[in-house]
Amino acid sequence: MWFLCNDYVYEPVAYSLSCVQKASINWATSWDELPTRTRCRASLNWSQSVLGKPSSGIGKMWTIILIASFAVLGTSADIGPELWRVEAPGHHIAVRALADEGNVDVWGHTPSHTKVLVEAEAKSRVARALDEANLKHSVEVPDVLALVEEERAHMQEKRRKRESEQMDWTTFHDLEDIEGFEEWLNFTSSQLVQMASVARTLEGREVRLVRITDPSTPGPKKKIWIEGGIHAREWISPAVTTYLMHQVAVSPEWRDILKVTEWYFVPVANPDGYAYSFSSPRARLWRKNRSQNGPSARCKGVDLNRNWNLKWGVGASGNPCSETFKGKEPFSEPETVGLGRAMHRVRDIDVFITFHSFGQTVLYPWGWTRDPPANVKQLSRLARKFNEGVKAASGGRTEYEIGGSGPLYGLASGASDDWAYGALQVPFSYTIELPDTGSHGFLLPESEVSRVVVETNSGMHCMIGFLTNIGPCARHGTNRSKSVGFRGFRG
Ligand code: 0X9
Ligand code: ZN
Repeated sequence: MWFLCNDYVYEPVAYSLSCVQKASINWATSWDELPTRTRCRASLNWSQSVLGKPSSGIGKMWTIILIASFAVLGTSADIGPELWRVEAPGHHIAVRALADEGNVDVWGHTPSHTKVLVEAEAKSRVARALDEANLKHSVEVPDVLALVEEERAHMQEKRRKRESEQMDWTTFHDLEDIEGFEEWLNFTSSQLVQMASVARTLEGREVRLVRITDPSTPGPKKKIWIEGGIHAREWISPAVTTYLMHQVAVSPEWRDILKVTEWYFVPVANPDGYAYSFSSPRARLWRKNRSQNGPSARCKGVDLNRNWNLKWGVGASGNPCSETFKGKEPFSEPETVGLGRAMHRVRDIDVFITFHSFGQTVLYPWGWTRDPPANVKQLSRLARKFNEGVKAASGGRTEYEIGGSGPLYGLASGASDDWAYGALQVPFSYTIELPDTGSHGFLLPESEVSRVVVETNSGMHCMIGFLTNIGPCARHGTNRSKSVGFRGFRG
């Protein structure tokens, strides 16, 4: 019997580095030939960078603008989006048409109803279309922007109280924090951790890959690829990915498994979208990347999880204004090209997991058809191990539903899980839709972050322990996550 404990004491560390040596990325046929990023950065005057941080200023400015505009216009409910409940499944032709036209953003659905976000200016149009289709609908959350504002206020409060350059899992972190943390981990665990940049986005950001392996133990090893943050607004996904990455690198609980595994983490697969979702309350629910599809600002972006080249186009939209716009061709986006190429080069990946939210489901292929994949039994068995680990850590309170993407979520092609499974022949490929089951949806309260990361880590431990025959799934501790300092590493 062993326990997954998270009660290690991490001393916040501050480093001051004096050189910058950014290797240009030159793709090679194996990881060993990849130029890894050696990161040396001049030390920062952190208090200055916090005080002068543009986003906090912008945050304040936004609050003022919002308060001022509410005073003039009434509540944010008058000008902001509403969450509606429509009494029809997500694949109903009228719901699908509204989503494809970009009139609604589907948040989730069950066999009986669909929850959709409706922008203020689309309300009457959507109501008319639903009435014409004889579909009952009601307003579930009248003021979604108020929830966003609440979250923002909470984050700002946390930020004020937090030690400078500190990573924790009790709040959501912006891209700069995440990148600073990656660099700190790379620096402090340099024996195990390497970094590379696999793509440069339209806005000039890197899509980063963090590899963790123990070079002192011989191969062959199971290769595990973890993708986070492909959908911008699903903030719990990078939180889970960074937590898992940290645990794999430093926790004694993972040590035996690490001897026989090789990990590839992409904490933020969509950095432009993620950064944008932190930029204003209005942008909080952004899903896609920030591709410029045409003149309209509202119709920017490609859904990176519809852009991979496997049965591209099925159950995805050709309309740039839709939340599920598939792009003008498969692999039209630098993020998907870079990630796909890196996965190709790493070769023989055994497990691919992409973390999303929300739904509390473990989905296996296919998304483009409802037919089951060839090794459905094995896929389902390994998914049950994940669930076992989650249940153990949560004392049975959290459970995941397991099934095929197509049957559970409706047909959607061009997703990374299908591509990994179908094009790369990764035998165990999953989308894990993290909590919750819909009460907060994408706006998961920060108070839940710690619980979710610990439970997910336990699920992963159980799953990979089973795959590698290392550890039985046992009772896991339910301790809260701890924070780490990464002074000097934030850009
Ligand atoms: O629709 C998606 O991309 C994922 N759901 S989400 O609400 N996070 O957007 C599910 C993807 C499941 N996989 C496939 N359809 N292949
Ligand atoms: Zn998603």
